[in-house]
Amino acid sequence: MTGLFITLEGPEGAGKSTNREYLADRLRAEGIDVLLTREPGGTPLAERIRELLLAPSDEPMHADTELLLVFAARAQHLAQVIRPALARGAVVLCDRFTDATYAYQGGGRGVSLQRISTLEDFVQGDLRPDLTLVFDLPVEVGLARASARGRLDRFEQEGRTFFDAVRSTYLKRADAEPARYRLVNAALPLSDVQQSLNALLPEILGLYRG
Ligand code: Z5A
Repeated sequence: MTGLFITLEGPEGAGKSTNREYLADRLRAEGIDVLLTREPGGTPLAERIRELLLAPSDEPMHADTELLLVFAARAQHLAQVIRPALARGAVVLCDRFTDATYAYQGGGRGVSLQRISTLEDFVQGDLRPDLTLVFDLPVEVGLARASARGRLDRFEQEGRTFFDAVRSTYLKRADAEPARYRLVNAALPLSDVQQSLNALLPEILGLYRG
């Protein structure tokens, strides 16, 4: 049996974490085995790599170091958590995955897309998400939500140009492959965002049940 791999993407403060719980509850109510996870992270070792990636530091992290750490965490996460869950037939709901690498390391840091794509093939083989929900919202709205939480992580300390590039990379990727991406207007009040997710449920159930 093969499960369904759904990723949640978008800039900071878009509501991915809030809404992945909501979506998981809706799917579980249908009797489906749901695995909730996140990147970078998802295993004890990958969570340690996450700490390295997010902690502000006096030593600037080279863009290649960042890229390789992201994929190192992903290799571990795939082997320990994602592939076994898909193999047992679960729906995997993952808060960020390789689209975030294209958006943050590609768009934000300016790493070449070819280099990311080479690592994507190396680490993932032919595994790609079946469906990607992009929670989209104006950069200033997301940043205001993120800063309301207090201390900013290493990415959240970046400037406006970085976040504009992140958002526009997500939108370009969604536009280029409409079969895989669904855009969710994350600037709306939470109840409206959740209605958009309800509207996507029949499609998700259809994909899962084939
Ligand atoms: N990163 C990378 O560079 N390369 C990669 O390949 C990967 C990741 C995988 C950590 O990710 C960082 O790793 C990330 C990119 C980088 N950059 N940063 N920072 P993360 O997902 O853990 O970090 P995040 O995007 O900053 O998470 P977040 O700010 O927590 O965003 P969120 O999960 O989308 O939002 P949330 O926690 O659900 O909601 C944020 C707040 O807004 C919270 O107070 C909510 O109650 C509120 N909220 C949510 N929805 C609404 C609505 N609709 N209205 C009003 N308020 C709302």
